[in-house]
Amino acid sequence: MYGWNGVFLQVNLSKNKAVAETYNASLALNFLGGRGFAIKILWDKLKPGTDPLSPDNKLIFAAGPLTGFGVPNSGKLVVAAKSPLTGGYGDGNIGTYAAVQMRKAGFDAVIIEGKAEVPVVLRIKDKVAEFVDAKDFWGLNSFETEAQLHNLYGRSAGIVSIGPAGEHLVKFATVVSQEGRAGGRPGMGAVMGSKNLKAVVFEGSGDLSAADPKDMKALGTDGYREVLTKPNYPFWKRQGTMSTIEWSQENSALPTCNFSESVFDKADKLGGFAMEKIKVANRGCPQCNMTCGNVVKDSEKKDAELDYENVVMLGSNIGVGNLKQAAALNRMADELGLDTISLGNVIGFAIETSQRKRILEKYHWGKYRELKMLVEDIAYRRGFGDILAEGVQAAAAKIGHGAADWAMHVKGLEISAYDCHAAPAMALAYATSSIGAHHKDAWVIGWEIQFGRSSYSDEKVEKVIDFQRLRGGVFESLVLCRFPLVELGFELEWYLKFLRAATGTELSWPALNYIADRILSLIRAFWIREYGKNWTSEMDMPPLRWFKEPLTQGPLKGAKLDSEKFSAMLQNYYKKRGWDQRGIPKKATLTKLGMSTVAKELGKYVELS
Ligand code: PTT
Ligand code: SF4
Repeated sequence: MYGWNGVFLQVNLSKNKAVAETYNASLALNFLGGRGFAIKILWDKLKPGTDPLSPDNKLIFAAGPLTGFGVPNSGKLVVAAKSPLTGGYGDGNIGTYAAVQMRKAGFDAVIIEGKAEVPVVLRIKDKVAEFVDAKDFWGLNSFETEAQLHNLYGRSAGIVSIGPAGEHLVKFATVVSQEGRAGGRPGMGAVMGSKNLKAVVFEGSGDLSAADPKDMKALGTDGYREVLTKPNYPFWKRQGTMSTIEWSQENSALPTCNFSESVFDKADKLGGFAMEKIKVANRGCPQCNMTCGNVVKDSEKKDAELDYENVVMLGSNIGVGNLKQAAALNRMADELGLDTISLGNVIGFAIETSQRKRILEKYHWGKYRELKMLVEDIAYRRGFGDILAEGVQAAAAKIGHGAADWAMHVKGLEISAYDCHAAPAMALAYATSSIGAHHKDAWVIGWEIQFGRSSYSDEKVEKVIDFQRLRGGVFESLVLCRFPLVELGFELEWYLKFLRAATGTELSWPALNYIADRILSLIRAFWIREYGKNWTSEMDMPPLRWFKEPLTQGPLKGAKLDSEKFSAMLQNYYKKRGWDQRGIPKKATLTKLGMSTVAKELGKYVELS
């Protein structure tokens, strides 16, 4: 095989054992890599009903066929497992040298099961795996861990680690790398912690083999050059994703005070232009010349890396209108290994619950010192932090007294930073995303705002599906950053050329879309198998707040979603996907996607149409 290494590393931490396993070309051609590999492995090998925090869960690091080649934005890695936060499929996408080093060490994926008796660091150096005692690392934050491991193994080692949140099994703990890349929103860091695995170090010295190495090299050079010519490139380097704050404010989509409003009176203090005034550097993922991580000095005088989601969720959504303070909370999240989006949600929820006097604890919008302590309490599961560490859905269930009405999530995963009181298509994207309420599969709100917000049209459903195919299916499985395409208009044709040169295979967009549908339907089958008879289409409904409580401020005052129209839109979505009225893939759909064996297996858990 060209492009793909054709080898997975299977690691059992209970047995201190690591075995390389080859896989065949049909797996690569049917599932591509990254998310595609992860779901195929979980579907085939994870026993249904497995406790996500038990040794039996499988933590998967998976790359794609272009990872590690010198082509734009190919330095990312998917981290996946059954999620402890949602009970369904969970993954994240992290930019890290670990991706490049894993591929150069000869592996396309590393699959980790079992639980080490004492904390360990897994070191993978070319074909050899070593289990290193990590008692000196346990308790360190992710920055300290990575720095010490670099001292031991050198600057070029690729490292992913967890902080105290992962060790304490916080259900939205992430995996962290390079002081500011974080991935695995639905608790991938907790899965790592449950295995007593503090870090994975990758060191590779091999060469990746391309079908046409000369073409690969030339295409890479041309591709990077092309990125630099794009008109939006200079502004992107200045602000990265941060300019979205002004855009969301202008368009009434900026989550404010636990998604109760969609405009924030201090938005200009948090936005891209405010950030530029305190910016000290750009940072980014490997293999990328767009480096969009904005490094600023935070209110504690430390370096913190800012993106749109981070600043909104730990800014306007919790009433913090001071960018340096929002930055400091973000740095804490990175050090502790907490997902910023879920963190901003649970804090917003806690403040609102306190203000509504449903709990005795006192929390206030925008009170930095108080909220800083709460962040630590969550990471170390102290006091009320222990309840919030379970995620907003579980916290609301525990508190009762109607708290579920302001718990912002879908299927247990907290909502990303786009308010949907007036964005039905974006609400559908959250509702049907592969991992719960995350925006990566279908960031449709940009298009929706341009073409009309109020409708629940057929065109909107088609658009969500198109976005999900391209981003959630193809980009997550090739494991490529989508920003060159989305933000700069780097043309899709480039990717077909890269794939041809790397793998020797001619793939067309229709063929890739077909693979994407297979991957997304298998993910859906995984969720249904886990939930069995408890699965209902209610699980695909966005939070009640967007239907029940209209906006009271801003240009869209009075806006809210219409539940009847939304339900009809959801049914239309199911129909177009070939799923039944419950949102379960039909037998014929799975068969058409080459997965009749999946239909057979799924039929053991629910009746298929
Ligand atoms: C992603 C989610 C996002 S999406 C952001 S900001 W964004 C938050 N970042 C966090 C962070 O930082 N620290 C932290 N402790 N928690 C965080 N949680 C949030 O995680 C990220 C970029 C960004 S910045 C985005 S949109 C794009 N996302 C991509 C994607 O999902 N797929 C893909 N093929 N390409 C993408 N490119 C962009 O990557 P998750 P990163 Mg991230 C500090 O991890 O779980 O996928 O959730 O990985 O390397 O930091 O790059 O405005
Ligand atoms: Fe990473 Fe940003 Fe580059 Fe994408 S554009 S690869 S997120 S640095």
